[in-house]
Amino acid sequence: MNVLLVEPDYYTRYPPLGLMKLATYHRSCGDCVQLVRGTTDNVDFRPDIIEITSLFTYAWKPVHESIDFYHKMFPDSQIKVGGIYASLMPEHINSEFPFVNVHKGLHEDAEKCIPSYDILKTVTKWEKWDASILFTSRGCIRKCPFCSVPMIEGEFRQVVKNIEKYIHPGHQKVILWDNNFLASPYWKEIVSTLQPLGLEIDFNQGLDARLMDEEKACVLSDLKMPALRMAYDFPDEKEAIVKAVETLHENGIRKRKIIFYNLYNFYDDRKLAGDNPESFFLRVKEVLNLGCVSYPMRFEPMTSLKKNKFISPLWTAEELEMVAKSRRVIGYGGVFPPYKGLLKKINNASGFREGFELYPAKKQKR
Ligand code: B12
Ligand code: SF4
Repeated sequence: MNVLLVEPDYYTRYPPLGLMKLATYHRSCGDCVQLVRGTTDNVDFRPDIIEITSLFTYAWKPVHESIDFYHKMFPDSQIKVGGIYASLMPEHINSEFPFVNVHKGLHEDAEKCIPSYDILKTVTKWEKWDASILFTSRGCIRKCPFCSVPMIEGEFRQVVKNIEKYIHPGHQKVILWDNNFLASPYWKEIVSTLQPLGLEIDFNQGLDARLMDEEKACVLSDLKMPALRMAYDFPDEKEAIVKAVETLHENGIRKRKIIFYNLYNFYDDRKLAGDNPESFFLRVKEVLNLGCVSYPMRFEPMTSLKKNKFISPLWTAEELEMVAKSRRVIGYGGVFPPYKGLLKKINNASGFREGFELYPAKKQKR
């Protein structure tokens, strides 16, 4: 069979991992595959199946454009759509395209396949890609109310233990997309495999501060990691956050290297509660005073069809705009580092408004 793999033309910094794994799976069945990005008539064969992936729900339009384009081009081919948006909003696809076969969740046969990096060579955006991406585990032990991982992937489970073969020869960097890497009983085995390779390691989805301890901090400190990300989303996590930072610091990880995602604009409809500007300001202040970097993370609903449209009842559009602007103006690269000037401003402020109001065109002291 001929299988056309389509990555819709949405913004992304990473190549389509799901399609790379599907390519390996199809090849193992004797099928021919080709990867394309967006809509193009540069297709080498008449496909029997067209497999389209999807990412953020708010990036649904390019997915629909791809379905429409390839259906018109190859009306007899079967079309399947999978990935995040397809899993979270299957009816949104089928209401416009009833003929589409929507795949929800993981593809169990493809999941364990080693991604076919070679298929990226035919796509200009990805031809120079040089990092290995993998999920060693799926699902999560937690159920944070703002997160769709438990819904898409379910219970925590290990999918890959022996990771060596998933690291492509020649790649200098390994990106782990595990949702909660430290929850894995194999965390130590995996880190011990990675360490002697000397490659740059990115725990891209952050590490769970509540699971950090002396042994983990010590083992992690041997890795080549330009940054270590964790999350500080709710005030009751404070004790675990402080402890995690101190433990990492005692094991030689610089505090400036630690980045905390700080969720804001979250509102839980079931509990009728959420964060507000003042509670967000306090978390940012605490992170900076710990000597770490704060990365404000605006809450996006699970079925959001337009990015940055949702406004929590506990926030105003103006307050959200203040955060966005201050990230650009008083922050650095979208984050708040613990620079002296910024720390002083935040510590002297009476609250959110004063903390995030903009300086009159003055340079930050670093
Ligand atoms: C990596 C990642 C990121 C990366 C970017 C990813 C990228 N590709 O560009 C970074 C770190 C930048 C990021 C940022 C954000 N992220 Co994010 N991220 C993820 C993560 C971990 C993986 C997403 C991914 O690329 N998957 C690639 C997929 C599709 O491959 P795969 O899963 O291996 O594919 C399998 C199946 O999906 C299926 N499949 C896939 N395609 C197809 C096609 C067919 C035909 C078939 C049959 C099967 C199939 O089979 C594959 C094998 O099993 C998910 C969580 C998760 N565990 O999935 C969150 C997730 C996508 N992120 C999420 C969110 C909310 C965000 C942010 C908006 C957070 C914020 N508030 O700032 C930002 C937005 C950034 C932006 N640019 O706008 C949400 C999305 C919810 C939604 N409504 O869309 C998720 C689901 C996590 C969550 N907490 O709920 N993210
Ligand atoms: S720990 Fe992370 S992946 Fe797990 S439920 Fe919470 S936000 Fe989602």
